[in-house]
Amino acid sequence: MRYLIPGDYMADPAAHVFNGKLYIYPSHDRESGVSENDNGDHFNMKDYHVFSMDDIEGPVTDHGIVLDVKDIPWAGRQLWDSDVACKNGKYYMYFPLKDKTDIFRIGVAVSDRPEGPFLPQDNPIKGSYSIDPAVFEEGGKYYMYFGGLWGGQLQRYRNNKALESAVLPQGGEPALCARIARLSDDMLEFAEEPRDVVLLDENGKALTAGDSKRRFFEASWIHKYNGKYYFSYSTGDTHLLCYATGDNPYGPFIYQGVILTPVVGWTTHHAIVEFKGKWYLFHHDSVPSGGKTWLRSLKVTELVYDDLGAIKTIDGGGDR
Ligand code: FUB
Repeated sequence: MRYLIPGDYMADPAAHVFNGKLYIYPSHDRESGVSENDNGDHFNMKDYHVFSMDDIEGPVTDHGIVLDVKDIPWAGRQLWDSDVACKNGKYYMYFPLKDKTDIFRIGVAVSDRPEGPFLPQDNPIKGSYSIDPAVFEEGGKYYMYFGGLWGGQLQRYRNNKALESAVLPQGGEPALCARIARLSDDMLEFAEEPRDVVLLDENGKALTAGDSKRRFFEASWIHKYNGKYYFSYSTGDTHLLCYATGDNPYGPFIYQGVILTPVVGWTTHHAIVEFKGKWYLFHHDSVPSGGKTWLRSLKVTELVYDDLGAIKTIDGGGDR
């Protein structure tokens, strides 16, 4: 495993290959002095950098600040995990940010280049909520996965409508799901109502809220390997990166196993990407900051499948 950007704190990597280069779109952690709580107020990030690499072993280029919260017209606070998609030579950055009423929405910013800078739209995506957008393209269609519990506010919604107050299902009740929505042709809005990304156990039963080592918490990612769709995510308070496989982008997905055991730090987050014939896991931990969970550092390691397409579990190095 290699730390990618030793000089600064970066987390929540999205990674994509554009024009033969590997681009990393992380959150930019900083010491803001906000104390730690279950709402994640201590993740008080205010800008994004973009990084690129010609080779996985080679130097990492920092393209500088590409979007700043002060330039986003609808901004309240907290720029969390972003992702970038390319369509017809334009690059679309999707980012979660609390609006002026402290509700997370998902915004879009546009650039002509993968390394930015990105120009934000005046308003967030209509009907968007919660955090952690991840965009997947297939056959010219683009799908956004999103959602996150606790500070990510997903428990405040059912059927895409805000509840009067948050309700977290308990015990044997079905767990809350990540959401998926196809994007409009101009990439700036949802083209449909978001749907649940249903995760099933080996018997075809939906994972329950009490199944905290397997149920979805946050940090959606999706990739395709040997014709199968791999939906991967964090289990949050049990600190695992897990995956489930399905036959199409909407799922349902059947739980398969753990990709990464707990790291040092509370959050775990990742991207999986193929680059020059090998597969890689980008993720973060809090080792360099001495365990401060809001000051995370980016890492990369090779990801290996067995002959049946199962991902070999990687040791995150945490002691939970
Ligand atoms: O970085 C803030 C939040 O922490 C992300 O949005 C989550 O996925 C978790 O990594």
